[in-house]
Amino acid sequence: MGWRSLEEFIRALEVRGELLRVSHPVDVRFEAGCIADRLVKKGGPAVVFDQPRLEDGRISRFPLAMNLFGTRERTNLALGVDEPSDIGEMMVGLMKPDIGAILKRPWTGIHLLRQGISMAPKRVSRGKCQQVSIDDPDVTKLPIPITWPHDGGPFMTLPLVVTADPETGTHNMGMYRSQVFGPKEVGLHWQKHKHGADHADSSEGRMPVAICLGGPPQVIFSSISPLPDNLSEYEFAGLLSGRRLRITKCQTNELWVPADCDFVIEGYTIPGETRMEGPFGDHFGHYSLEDEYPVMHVTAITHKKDPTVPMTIVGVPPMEDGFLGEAIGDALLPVLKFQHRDIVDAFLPLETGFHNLAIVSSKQRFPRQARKTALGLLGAGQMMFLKVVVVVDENHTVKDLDSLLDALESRVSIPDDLVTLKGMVADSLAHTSPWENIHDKLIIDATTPVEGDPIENTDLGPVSNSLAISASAIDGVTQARMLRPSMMVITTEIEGGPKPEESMEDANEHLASLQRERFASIRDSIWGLGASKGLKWLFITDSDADLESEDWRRRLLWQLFCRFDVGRDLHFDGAGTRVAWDATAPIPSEAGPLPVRRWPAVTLHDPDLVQKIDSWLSKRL
Ligand SMILES: Cc1cc2nc3c(=O)[nH]c(=O)nc-3n(C[C@H](O)[C@H](O)[C@H](O)COP(=O)(O)O)c2cc1C
Ligand SMILES: [Mn+2]
Repeated sequence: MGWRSLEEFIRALEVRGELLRVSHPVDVRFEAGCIADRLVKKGGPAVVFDQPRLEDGRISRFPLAMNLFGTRERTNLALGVDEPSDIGEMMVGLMKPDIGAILKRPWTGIHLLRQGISMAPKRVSRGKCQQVSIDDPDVTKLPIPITWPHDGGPFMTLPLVVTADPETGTHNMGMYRSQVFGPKEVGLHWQKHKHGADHADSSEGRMPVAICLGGPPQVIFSSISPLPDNLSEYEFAGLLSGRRLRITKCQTNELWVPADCDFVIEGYTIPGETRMEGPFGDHFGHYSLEDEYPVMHVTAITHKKDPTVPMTIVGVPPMEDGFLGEAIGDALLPVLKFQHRDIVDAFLPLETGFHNLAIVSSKQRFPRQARKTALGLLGAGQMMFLKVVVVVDENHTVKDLDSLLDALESRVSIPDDLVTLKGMVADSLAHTSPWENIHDKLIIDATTPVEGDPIENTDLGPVSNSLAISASAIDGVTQARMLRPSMMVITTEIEGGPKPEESMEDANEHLASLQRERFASIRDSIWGLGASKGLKWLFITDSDADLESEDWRRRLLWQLFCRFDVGRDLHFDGAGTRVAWDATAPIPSEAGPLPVRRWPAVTLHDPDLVQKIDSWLSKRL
């Protein structure tokens, strides 16, 4: 059976020695988030700040917990499973009851029935989340971190945002970060494609909203899971816990919220009312661009007796949300496979922020089946956000980066196997996309052609080992490294390009075109080297990736996918047999070939703060 409350989970972490309790005051402004970030990067424990210090210097009455799910093991513990795939297997079990077998041996169906029953939420009259009701509610009194230096303010980063379909009343609970604008005003960052936005778009009058904080970990997990249609987050939370989710009615509106949450912030939105939200250091390791989002007006705040406020920090991976995301991937894969029979396995690496890359192994009974698999996947729920899908052979280990490089090396013919899809749906967070919510997608077919397929993998001839050395000598190249005989990555520092620590807001056509010329000249110099005739893949990125550093692979994966746009940044040589992949940060430009919107800074802490925290942590851990 699952956790009944957040408190119970935190206590279990403490018993296991996986909790750091900090009893001295810690600033919610930068300090708490930086500690959580350093902890997750070290694979360290969860942390509870008993005395979070608010921006005005007062100590909050409520403790702040961070990094609760910051390792794979803790995420599994939160979910109460050995492997997240157990969850998906259970869901598939419910989706395909073998009626014939159940009729023969009725008792085998009993556990299905029990699981089915556990899915319906249960209404209770007074939830624990309403034990205390705050007079004159003021959100600024909660310990809500400001995680990054350029953030537009404090953000609730693990909020469970509850809305109801104005017509059917069906409830939705999604995690959409919520910016604190003032004591009674909160920004709701539900992106266009999400259920909360759907409810708001179809609502004519004031729409009730509740933001829940804390609660049993299964409820938190449910709110971020991209569930199959017709399965609600409340039902899924029940399924995860093995018991019906208790829900209770809000005090100032008609919504029903999980009764065992730590806090409920109640309120409403007014149709058409928006306010500039952000910037916010986001999942992709960059600040997400400011934009207009709805405002929630707060009408009540209630909480349980001894509540804790859980929050997270997102930014350059690996971060806590990466572990949650990986668990979601593993948990929902069985369901995806059940719905898409030609998918064998799939993996979305956390380093690429999930939505920028999927590696998918596919059945291949007939020519080009793998491409059909990729297209099907791109139409499945939030998979619509994917930017690059690499399809690989059935026996390929999707989680192994070396196997991926092997497949790109030996099973891709550049002229035949790169399929681009123009003008598709993009994640609102995709800062690289030329237009908001729209980008091109890339399917790379790295499978072995089946019999009857006319594609032959052309061998372009051997690449000399000395290529990296000659490439390093080219003007503008900082480092060069061969990843495979036909695959090289170089780093460069192009003059005038965006610096990691600063965003570039305005288009500068002159500098942008100079930058494009500099890039082209480096690329062409490399392609001009005699030894590079067989160089199928040339990856070019900024020199803030150090190709000699210990974790260069993770860093490279992040840069190659989070600074690259399919439509703008793939360049083919004259013969079409070699490709250059531009993952350098571009200068904003409207003229294009394709536009570059504002280019956001990378999420970076103040180096002095990092040093201070590292030295303190080295004594505590
Ligand atoms: C820490 C964290 C923060 C998130 N913030 C947002 C956000 O601000 N806006 C958004 O649209 N989705 C955000 N998401 C993703 C959604 O929670 C996720 O897509 C969820 O499935 C949406 O639910 P829905 O399909 O019911 O809309 C976040 C996820 C996590 C783990
Ligand atoms: Mn939903």
